Amino acid sequence: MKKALITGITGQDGSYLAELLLGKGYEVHGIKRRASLFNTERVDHIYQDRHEESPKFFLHYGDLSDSSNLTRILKEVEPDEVYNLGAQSHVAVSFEAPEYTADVDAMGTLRLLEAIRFLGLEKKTKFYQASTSELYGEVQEIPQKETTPFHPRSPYAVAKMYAYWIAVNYRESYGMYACNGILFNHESPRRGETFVTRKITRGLANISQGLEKCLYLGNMDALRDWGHAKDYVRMQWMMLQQDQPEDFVIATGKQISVREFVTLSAKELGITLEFSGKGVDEIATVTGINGDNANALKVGDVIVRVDSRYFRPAEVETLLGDPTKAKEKLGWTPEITVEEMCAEMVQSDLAKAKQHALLKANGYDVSVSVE
Ligand code: NDP
Ligand code: GDR
Repeated sequence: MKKALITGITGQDGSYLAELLLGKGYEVHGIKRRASLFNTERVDHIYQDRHEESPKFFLHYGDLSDSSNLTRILKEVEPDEVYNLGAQSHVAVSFEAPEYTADVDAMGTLRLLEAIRFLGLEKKTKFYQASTSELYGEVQEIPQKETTPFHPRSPYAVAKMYAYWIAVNYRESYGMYACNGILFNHESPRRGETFVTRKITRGLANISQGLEKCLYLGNMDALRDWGHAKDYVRMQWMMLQQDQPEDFVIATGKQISVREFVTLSAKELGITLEFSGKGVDEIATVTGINGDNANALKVGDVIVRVDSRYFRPAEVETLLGDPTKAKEKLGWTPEITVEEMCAEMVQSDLAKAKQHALLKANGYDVSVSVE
């Protein structure tokens, strides 16, 4: 039985990857951070009590900022595969906490690789590094592929660039099976609530049920190549099943804007929107309501506005990936379209919003967190 260790198991990708690997018969170990509240919501459904017979799923307390902790866990588990998904993964937050982001995203990767080497596991343990399309930043070529030069535009991207190269360096220096998945944005109903897609699907669902009044966004013109996390974790596993370690771009090859994602999400709720104004003055007004999912709204309501608080000091305006290498070498193709993904996210957030609204209507004191 193969053993895998996943950092970032409590995150979006970690949870889908853990499901995938358990389904393939792996023993799965994950590192979770200590938090003042439970932070395992995304993996609670696959949690196995250690007292059950032959458990296959284990969580260890740890942190990418703590090398002694990483070394101890690696020694205990001796994994066949390590998936380094743990990170301070929010680009905008990285401008607020650049040093912490560098410590976890860049140095954390080094700590893991060095611990593998220190323990003499470098010939046994395969290593996957969660690299990112943010490396391309100020894009030098359209679409972006494995050979496109990098130009990172945030402390997050700069930290991830270190992580990318240190993984390559350990491959070249010590013959480690280490590889980078250069993943373009991927989303799901499990996406963190402050990334733009989830912020939109959750915000509009809440507005449709009268739980919020207006959604405030930043750059509506940003273009992204959005795929589904389920498709992308499949590729993370595939990358570690080759004879030779290589780096791959994972993307859909299609892009839409933030504004178009708003339109798609609204449509799934039966709401038609008209956008007017420019820059910070842009608004979206309801021009039509179909079905009974948006009873709290009426034609003429302004439900999206721009707030410059969400602009970034340096923006990545456009990203579009070319996944040809992954298709040709690994036979990987994404199965879920952005429209299907958006519909799934909206329906999931709508179900939650309806529950909230029902509780509220029955006198329960429920509040909705917003950023
Ligand atoms: P999430 O933000 O959902 O998850 C990040 C995970 O990292 C969480 O489990 C989080 O723990 C954990 N984490 C954060 N800080 C630390 C730390 N100091 N030590 C240990 N663990 C830590 O990210 P995604 O699942 O979306 O992304 C997975 C990886 O892929 C990340 O590295 C991200 O940068 C990268 N990536 C993501 C893309 C995307 O579009 N989703 C695209 C390209 C790359 P907690 O739950 O406690 O916060
Ligand atoms: P990104 O994702 O920065 O691409 O990083 P995010 O969803 O945060 O932003 C995408 C684009 O939308 C614009 N935007 C807003 N973004 C947020 N979060 N909130 C807003 O209100 C808003 N309004 C407009 C942003 O400016 C940006 O252009 C994600 C993360 O998962 C990274 O970890 C990963 O490496 C990259 O994707 C690929």
